[in-house]
Amino acid sequence: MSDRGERAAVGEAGEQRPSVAVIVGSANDLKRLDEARAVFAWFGVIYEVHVASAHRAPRRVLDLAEDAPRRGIRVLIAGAGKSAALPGVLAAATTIPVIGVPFSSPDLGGLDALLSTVQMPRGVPVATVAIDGVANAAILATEICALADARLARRLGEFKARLAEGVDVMRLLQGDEDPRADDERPASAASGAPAAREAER
Ligand code: AIR
Repeated sequence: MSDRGERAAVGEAGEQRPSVAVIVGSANDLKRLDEARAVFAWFGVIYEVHVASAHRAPRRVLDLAEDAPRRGIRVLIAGAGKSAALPGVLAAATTIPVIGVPFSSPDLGGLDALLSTVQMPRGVPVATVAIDGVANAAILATEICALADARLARRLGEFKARLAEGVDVMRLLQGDEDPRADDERPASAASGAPAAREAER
C-alpha cells in the first residue's frame, strides 16, 4: 500500500519527486505518523508513505529498499512495533541511510521494538530514534536531505534558532502563531487551540 495522495500534498510547488520514503509495518501504524507529517510540512520536504511488513510481505520490503535510490529517495524512515525487523531488512537491501522508529505496543511498551531496531549487527547500521520518535526521525531525515539542499539547510537554521528562543517544538511545527511554551505565554493565549497553517512551499 502506498499513500500517493500524501506524496502529492506536501512539498515545494512544482516538484513532485519525494526525497524521503516512510515505511511502516502495518496499516495500524499510519496513525502514529502525524508528527512526522507536521515536520515535513514545515520544512517543505516531499515524502511518500508505504505499508510493508518485513514478516508478512518480505519481498515487497526488499523491492522498496532496492528501488529507492533509482527513484531519487535519499533516506528511508522505517517504523515498526513488536519484533521490528523492518528497519534492519531495509538497511540490508539498500545503501541509502535508514532511520528506525521503534513503535510502542501495550504488552512490552516498545522495548521489544527498540531492541530489535537498535541492536543491529556490525556492518548494517540503522539510525534509531526514541520509541515513537517520529518527529525526530523526520527532522533527522530532513538534515540528511539538507546536506545537498541549501534551502533546506537555511530552514533548519531557522528551526534551530526558534528552538533556542524556547518555543514549543510541536506548536511551532503545527503552525501556531505564538509557539511559546504554556508557562511563557499570557494566560489567554495559553488556552487557545493552535491555528492551522499551510506548510511553506
Ligand atoms: N509488525 C508487522 N509486521 C511485522 C511487525 N513487527 C508490527 C507492526 C505493528 C505491530 O507489528 O509495525 O506495530 C502490530 O501489527 P498489526 O498489523 O498486527 O496491528
